[in-house]
Amino acid sequence: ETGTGPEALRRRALDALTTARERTALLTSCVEESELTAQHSPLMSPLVWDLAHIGNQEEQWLWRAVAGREALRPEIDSLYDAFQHPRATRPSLPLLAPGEARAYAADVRTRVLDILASTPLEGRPLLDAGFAFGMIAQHEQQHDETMLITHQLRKGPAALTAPPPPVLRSGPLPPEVLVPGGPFTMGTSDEPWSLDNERPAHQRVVPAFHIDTTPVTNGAYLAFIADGGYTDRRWWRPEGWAQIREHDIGAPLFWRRDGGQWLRRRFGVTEPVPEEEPVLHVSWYEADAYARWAGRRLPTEAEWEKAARHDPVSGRSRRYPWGDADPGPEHANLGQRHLRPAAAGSYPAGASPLGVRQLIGDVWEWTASDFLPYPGFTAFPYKEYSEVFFGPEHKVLRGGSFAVDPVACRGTFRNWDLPVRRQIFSGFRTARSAELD
Ligand code: AVJ
Ligand code: FE
Repeated sequence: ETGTGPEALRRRALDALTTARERTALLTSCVEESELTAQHSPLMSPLVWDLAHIGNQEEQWLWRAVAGREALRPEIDSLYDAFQHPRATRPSLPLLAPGEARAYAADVRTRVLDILASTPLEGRPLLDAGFAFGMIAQHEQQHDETMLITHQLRKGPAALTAPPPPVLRSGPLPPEVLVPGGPFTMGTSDEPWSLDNERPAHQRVVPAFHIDTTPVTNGAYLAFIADGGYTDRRWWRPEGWAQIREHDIGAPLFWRRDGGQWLRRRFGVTEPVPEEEPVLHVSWYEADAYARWAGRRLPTEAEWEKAARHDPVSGRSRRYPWGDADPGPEHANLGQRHLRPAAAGSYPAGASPLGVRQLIGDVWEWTASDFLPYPGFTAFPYKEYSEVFFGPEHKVLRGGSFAVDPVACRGTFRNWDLPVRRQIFSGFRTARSAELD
């Protein structure tokens, strides 16, 4: 939707909140109630925790902080504080039962829609352009992605289905694209719903580099496996080598070898590994080792963003690889419309001006970079969103996956995780510096 007037902003906020809640409802209604309270993996919360946490964050930010109202259920705040209870311990907390959690989230939402209708969307930083409403819609969508990861880890037959991504391909593609050296604008100071870690806009000088036209495919990754990539210490960071040896890892998560064939489990369905698809469920260490084996490296976060946003004609950084328009189904595989990435080379309409494909959607892309603040960063509206995670222990992922809603995806959007993580919807592409030519 277009327009920046108060009614257009209200409509956009309402639409973002409604879209998020429909997805939350789907993810929490497609399994038996007993599965909502079960621990599907010690890596994840029970689904019912995410459900009530979504409502609790909405209550804290929109009912209390924006509207200045009293806490509805102060006694439950600590249960749903992510910093007080590690995920593995959440199943044993006295959580709201599924019906109570649903009713709580719905009650908060009813109140919040009244606030949205009656509050001016300006005059306070939290309200400007409807920021707090956009932040809460993004928060719910992020937990919806988390719940989708829980669904992927869950055992048993499929609970979710979706059509495969469309075949949108054109001609053969060059394997890599040269991005010329020079400065570009990284981050944003004017994207209304951008989160604190994306801010502020600043200049970065990025020397010329080559970057893969598409994410690395399963087929290419199979060659790394077949070449003994997991048993050759040369390719691995010491911590990555320790992880694969300790846990006997020899392939991406959810892969299994059956005779001569590699199979993988996707949302309750086992299938042969599709060679054309971007590789998924690899750790940063696996991505880093593959790149070294290939004689390449992971792109830095600045390289990734320059490839995604820099328009070499105007010199301007744009919102997305294809320009400033919000993502449509022709641009990128986003929003859980499909339950898998599209074949590498898909989405020609989403290509960057230099021809880099699938930077947005399909798979989160590991970058070489640590999660660090931009120069001039200020935590807003709370330190626990980004600031407490800055440092060398978290690596940055970019671009979003098929499980990310457009509201939580931009050329500037930054995700981060530990380098050992593999249950997330993570893939990668590789790069090389141009001065080595
Ligand atoms: C930005 C995806 C790393 O899920 O831990 C959700 C998002 N922050 N609730 C996460 C988030 C608070 C966050 N990530
Ligand atoms: Fe959260």
